Amino acid sequence: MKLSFRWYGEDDPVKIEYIKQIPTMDSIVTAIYDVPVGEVWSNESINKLKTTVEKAGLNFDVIESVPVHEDIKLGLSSRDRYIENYKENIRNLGNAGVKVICYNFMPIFDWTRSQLDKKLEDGSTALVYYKDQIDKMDPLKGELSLPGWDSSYSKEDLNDLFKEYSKITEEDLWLNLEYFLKEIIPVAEENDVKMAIHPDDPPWPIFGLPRIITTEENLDRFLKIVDNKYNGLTLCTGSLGSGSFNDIVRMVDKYSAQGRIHFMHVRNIKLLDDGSFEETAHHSSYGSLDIVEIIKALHRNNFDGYLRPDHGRMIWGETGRAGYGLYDRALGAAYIAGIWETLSKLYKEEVK
Ligand SMILES: [Mn+2]
Repeated sequence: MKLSFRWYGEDDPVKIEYIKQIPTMDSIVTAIYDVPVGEVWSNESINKLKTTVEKAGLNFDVIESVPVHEDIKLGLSSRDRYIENYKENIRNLGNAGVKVICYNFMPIFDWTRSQLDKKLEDGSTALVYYKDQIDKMDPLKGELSLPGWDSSYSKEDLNDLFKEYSKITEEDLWLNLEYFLKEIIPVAEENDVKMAIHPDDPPWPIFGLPRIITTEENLDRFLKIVDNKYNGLTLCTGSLGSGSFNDIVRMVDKYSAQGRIHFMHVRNIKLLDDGSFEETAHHSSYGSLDIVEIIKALHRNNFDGYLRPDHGRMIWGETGRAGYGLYDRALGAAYIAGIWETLSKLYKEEVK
C-alpha cells in the first residue's frame, strides 16, 4: 500500500511541504486544472507539476482526474476527437512516469452534497447529503450552486446537456462507456498506465440523470467490458458505501484479490435512515463503515496500489477547500498507516 494525498496545486491552501510531513506519505494525487475538459494537457505543464511534486520529496504517480468530455458520455459523433485527445493525455502522462489515472463516468455532475459545512456535535464541520434537500433541488432553475457542479456551465449549456441526456438510457450510457474503454485501454496498456474508474457519488441516479458505476453487479459488468488489469477501479469506500446495498468489505476483498483495484479512497460515512448520509472522521466508531476490516481486506490480498484518505472534516479552526483540509485528512492517513503497520506485524509470517 502506498499512501497518497490529494493536492490541488499551487493554489491549494494546503502546502505540499506539509503533506510530506505526514508520516509514511509516498505520493501526491493531482491534476492539471487550467485546461478545458477534453483538451490535451501540455507536456510542459505536466513536467512542471512533476518537478514540483518530486522537489517536495513525493512521487508523481497518480492523476485525479483526467475528466471525460460529456460528448463521450453522450456518444455524440464529436466524441472521437475527444477520445483521441484522451489517448494523447494517457501517452503524455505515461511518459512522465504516471502509473494510475483516476476518472469517472458520471453525467454532468460529479459528487453531490446538500451542504459542505454541517456542524457536527464536536464543533467540526463536514459534508452531508440530506435526501429531502436534494430531492427538492432543480439544477435547471439555477438557484443552487453546489460543489462538484461545474460552474463553467452556463444555464443554457446545462439545459442543452439535460436535453441530450433525456434521450439516453442507462443501457446507452453503458454502450458509450464500452466504446470509450475499447479505445483507451489498449493505449493505457501500451503506456503502462492503469485506468481506475471512480464510482458514482452517490451511487444512484440524481436529477433524473443515469448513473451506472454504482453496485457490485455493475462493477462486475464494468470489469468484464475489457477484462484486463489496465481497466481497473478507484474503490471509493465513501461513495459506494453511501448505498446501504453495497457490502464494502466484500467488494474490497473481491476486487483486490482480482488485482483490479489500483487506487483506494478511504473515508467513513454515517448512513441515516432515509438514504441520507453524513461524512465523519475516519475511525470506524464514527461511521457506518468498518475501516479496519476494509484495510484488512486490502492487506490480506497484498494490495500494492495507492491509497488516499478521502474527504476530511474541517477541524481545529482550519479553513479552505471543503473536504480537503490538511488536518483531518492527515489524521485519517495516520490512522490508516497505523492499521497497516499493525497488520504487517501481526501477519508477518503469512505475508512472507
Ligand atoms: Mn472518492
